[in-house]
Amino acid sequence: MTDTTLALADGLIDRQRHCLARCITLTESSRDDHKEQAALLMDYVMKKSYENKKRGKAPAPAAAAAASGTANAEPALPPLFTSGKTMRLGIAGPPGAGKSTFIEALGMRLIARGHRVAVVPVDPSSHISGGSILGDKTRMDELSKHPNAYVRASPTRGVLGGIAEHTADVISLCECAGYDVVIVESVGLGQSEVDIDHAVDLLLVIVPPGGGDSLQAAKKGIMEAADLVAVNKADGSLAMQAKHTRADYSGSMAFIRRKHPLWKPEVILMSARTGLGLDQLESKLATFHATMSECGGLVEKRVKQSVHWMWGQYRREIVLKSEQQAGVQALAAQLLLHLKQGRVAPRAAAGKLLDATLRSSSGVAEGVGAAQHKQK
Ligand SMILES: Nc1nc2c(ncn2[C@@H]2O[C@H](COP(=O)(O)OP(=O)(O)OP(=O)(O)O)[C@@H](O)[C@H]2O)c(=O)[nH]1
Ligand SMILES: [Mg+2]
Repeated sequence: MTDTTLALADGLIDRQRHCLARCITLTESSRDDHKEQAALLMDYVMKKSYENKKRGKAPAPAAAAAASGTANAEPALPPLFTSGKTMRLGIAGPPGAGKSTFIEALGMRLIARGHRVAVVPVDPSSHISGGSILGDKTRMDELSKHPNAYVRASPTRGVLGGIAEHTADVISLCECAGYDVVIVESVGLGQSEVDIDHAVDLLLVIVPPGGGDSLQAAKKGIMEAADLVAVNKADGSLAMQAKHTRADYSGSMAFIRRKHPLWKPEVILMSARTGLGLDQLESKLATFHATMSECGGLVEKRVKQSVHWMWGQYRREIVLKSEQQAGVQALAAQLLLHLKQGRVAPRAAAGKLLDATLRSSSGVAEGVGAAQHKQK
C-alpha cells in the first residue's frame, strides 16, 4: 500500500469525510494501479475496524460533528437498532415514488436517535448515462448538510458496468468510517430491486398510489424481493387511492413465498411529506433488524452476499485479464478471420479462446503458434 493510500485509510478510520470520499473514488476506479490499491485499502480498513471493535476502542469523533457541537449531544430518542450490528437498508421503487424524500425524512429521524447515516445511490444503468444524472437525483438538502450524515451525491464517471459492482465496497467503507446505518437508494429500474438485495439487509420497496400496467407487471418481481413495501404519497387528494393500492398489494403478497420463515413482509401506508406511517415503518425496521440479528439470519445473508460479490469480482477480473493476454488477443484476431469466412462456429471459437486462456494461466507456453498447432 502506498503512503497516500495508508493516509487515506487512517483518515477514514478517523472518520474524516474527505478521506471517505477519496477512498470511495479509489474503489470505483477502473485503473489497474488504483484497483490494486483499493484491494489493499479495503483489506486494511476492514481489519482495522474489526480490531478496534474487538478491543472496544471507540474511534475519534468526527471533526466536523465536534465542531458543530452536535456530535456528543445526547440524542433526543433511543436508538432504533441496538444489536450492535450496522443496518444496511435498501430502497427501491419506480422513478418519482418518493424514495429520496423518504430517505431525507428517515435519515433525520435516525440522526435524532443518535445514529450516523450514510446514503449511497446506486444506478445499475449508469454505464448508459455515464452516471451523470445521479448528482441531481440524490440531492437531500437537510441530510447532506448534517455532520452526522454522509450523502455521496457525486456521480461516478467512466466506470464500466455501472456502480452497482462497487456497492458492497462502498457500504463497507461507510461502516468503517463510523456510519452505523447505510441507506442505498436505487435510481435504476427493472433488475434494480434484485441487484440491490445482494448488498443490503432489508429491502424496502416504495411505490406511488395507483400505478399503470407496467407497475402491475413489475409487481411480482417487486414483491418477491421486498422485505417491506410502502405505498407513499398517502396524503391530500391521493390518500384514498393510496389505500386502494395498499389493499391491492397486500392481496398479492399473500401468494408470495417468504424470503425468511421468521419475517412476513407487509404493506404500509406512508407519506414521506407529512410523516404519516413513519412511526410504524421505523418500528418494522427495528423489529426486522432485531429478529434477524438474533436468529442469525442477518449474518447468514451477509456471508451469502460476500460470496456473491467475491465470485462476481473474480469473474469480472478473469474476463478482463484474459482479454488482455497477448496470446488470446492474437488468437481472437485470427478467429475473427475464420468467423468471417464461416470456417468456425462462434461456440467453437469461444472454446479455443478459453483453451488458450487456461493454457497460458497454467504456465504452459502458448500463443498463436500453439493455438495454430492445435487447430491443424
Ligand atoms: N404528495 C406527496 N408527494 C411526495 C411525497 N414524497 C415525495 N413526493 C414528491 O414526489 C416527487 C418525487 O420525489 P422524489 O423523492 O424525488 O422521488 P424518487 O423516488 O427519489 O425519484 P427518482 O430518484 O427520480 O427515482 C417530488 O416532487 C416529491 O416532492 C409524499 O409523501 N406525498
Ligand atoms: Mg431519488
